Amino acid sequence: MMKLYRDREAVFVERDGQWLRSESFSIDALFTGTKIETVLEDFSEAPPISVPLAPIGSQEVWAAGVTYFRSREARMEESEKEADIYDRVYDAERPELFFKSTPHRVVGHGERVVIRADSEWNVPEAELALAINRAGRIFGYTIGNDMSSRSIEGENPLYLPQAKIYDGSCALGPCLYLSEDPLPRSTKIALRVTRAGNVVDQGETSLEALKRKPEELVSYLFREATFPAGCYLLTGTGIVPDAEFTLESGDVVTITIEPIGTLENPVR
Ligand code: DO4
Ligand code: MG
Repeated sequence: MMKLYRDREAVFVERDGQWLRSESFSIDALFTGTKIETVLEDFSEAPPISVPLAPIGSQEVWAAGVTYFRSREARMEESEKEADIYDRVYDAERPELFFKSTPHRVVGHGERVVIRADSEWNVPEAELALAINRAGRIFGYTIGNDMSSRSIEGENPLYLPQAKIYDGSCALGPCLYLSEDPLPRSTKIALRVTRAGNVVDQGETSLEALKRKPEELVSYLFREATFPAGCYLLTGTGIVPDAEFTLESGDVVTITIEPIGTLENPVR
């Protein structure tokens, strides 16, 4: 089991409780096909990382939508006029895939995720993120928060990019969990939102409720599109807060997916 972290100076590897560090290795190398085992001899022993940044280099971040029944329900609820498009995409052969973020809009563990100033209904979306190399192979996983404006998306589905893509709208981390094996379908995804120390929303789902196979999402993403530096793909949310809930500045969003870890972000 290996977890990869990054800070401003170096890449860190946590392997069976032991920490290693390299200033010359880059996350991009993994996404372009380098196997971590072949470069570990260039790493030296180190203390654990203290402030990890998002485990991203030059990757685009994409996302899948309406891949859980709960997301289909929520989308139909928020978009009264166009409710049937969500129903149709849930059942369609082709999944909904959308562009989510460039690296500079991504924040890491502990950094602030953002609510748009022009949006009144906002939620976090707790999602498993696939790390995909340039050849289209899934080689690892991280935790994603697909911050979303439900009011903007609900007003008109053509506003999706504005509901989804803005500075601080995507959190990834705390690490890149390296695994050639798929995560078990029993893997749980848990979301908690706290306000002034009190839990104001929480939910849980598991990969059992994910309607589409990760490989199926990746194969659609790589149709007619190349990713020279690989990419991340968020696999959709299965946890949607009740309609009365909206995030507020000062809230803290905590997402846990074991064995990856916990991604926690204050909201601004
Ligand atoms: O259709 C809009 C996006 C839905 C989404 O982000 C999700 O299901 O996770
Ligand atoms: Mg989402």
